[in-house]
Amino acid sequence: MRLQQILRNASKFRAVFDFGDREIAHWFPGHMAKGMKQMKANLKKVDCIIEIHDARIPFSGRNPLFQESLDVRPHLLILNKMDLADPSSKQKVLKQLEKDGVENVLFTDSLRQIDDSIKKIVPLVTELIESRPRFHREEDTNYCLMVIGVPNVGKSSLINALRRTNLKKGKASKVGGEPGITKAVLTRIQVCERPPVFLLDTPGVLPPKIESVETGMKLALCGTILDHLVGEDIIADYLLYSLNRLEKFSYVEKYELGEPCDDIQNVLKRVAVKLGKTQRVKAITGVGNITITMPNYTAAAYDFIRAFRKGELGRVMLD
Ligand SMILES: Nc1nc2c(ncn2[C@@H]2O[C@H](COP(=O)(O)OP(=O)(O)OP(=O)(O)O)[C@@H](O)[C@H]2O)c(=O)[nH]1
Ligand SMILES: [Mg+2]
Repeated sequence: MRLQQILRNASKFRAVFDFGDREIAHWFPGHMAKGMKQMKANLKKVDCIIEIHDARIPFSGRNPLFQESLDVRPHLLILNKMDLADPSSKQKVLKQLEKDGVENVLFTDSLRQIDDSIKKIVPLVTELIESRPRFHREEDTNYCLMVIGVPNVGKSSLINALRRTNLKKGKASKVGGEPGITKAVLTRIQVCERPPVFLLDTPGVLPPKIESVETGMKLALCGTILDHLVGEDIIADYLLYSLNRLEKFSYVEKYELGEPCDDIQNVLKRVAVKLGKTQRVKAITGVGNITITMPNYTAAAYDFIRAFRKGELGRVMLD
């Protein structure tokens, strides 16, 4: 697309997203407090914490409770789903995290058969653990790590990737496309033989309070909150707003829109037509009842969001 056209379009886009008077308290289910309690109870068996977050939102939505309650061990931050994140932002992210005091950071793609960053995890963790006293665990020759993070960021997938990489073994932890797949702190899963490294998988835990509606919306877009709690329609609209803001216009070609557009109804109409997501509805008119074909906006919104989560609308940095 020509630069001039992009600039012309840019002036048509919303500068800010209107969240209305959305109440986000009900987006966060109650069972998360239980997960946090289980994690704390298991802490004394743990030598190192691996916190996983989504690489598309390296600063938004990391649970501050993790720092407060679980910050007593060496800590490694893994920014996963790097295959969906904009690679050009990596250095900037690292610099900012360093300023915030986060030193040990790796970017991973847990679904890749072989990922060089995943190969680095065991050596890095071993080094971190050995560089400090292990207190009451001094006599234990096994290393035990706890994997924590908000829902659906790939905690279980990372555990499976570590097993694949270090043990050449198959899946041990259940993975799913929705938040809330892992329900409880599991038993120890071995991920490496030499040194013997074990991991505890944990259920995703969202912060009890989200700093802003926008943070909540980013978390929703990345699939960490159940879609229906937030509403597919508003997630789709926030997605469109974000793609335009970041000038990621591949949706235009994918849905044959002709040019970028900031009106979600228009976009969803095109998505529905393109994918054949239409529904027949009865309409009462002056001359009697007729059946008309309408775009199925909810199905289209769902498809638009799913395409984004599969990486089909481009790699983004939402923060
Ligand atoms: N594109 C991409 N998808 C990933 C990656 N890692 C995990 N996923 C997908 O993200 C979804 C969630 O993965 P899980 O491993 O179940 O995430 P989790 O953090 O254990 O989720 P909960 O147990 O629900 O908290 C699944 O659909 C995975 O296939 C990654 O690096 N890249
Ligand atoms: Mg899980």
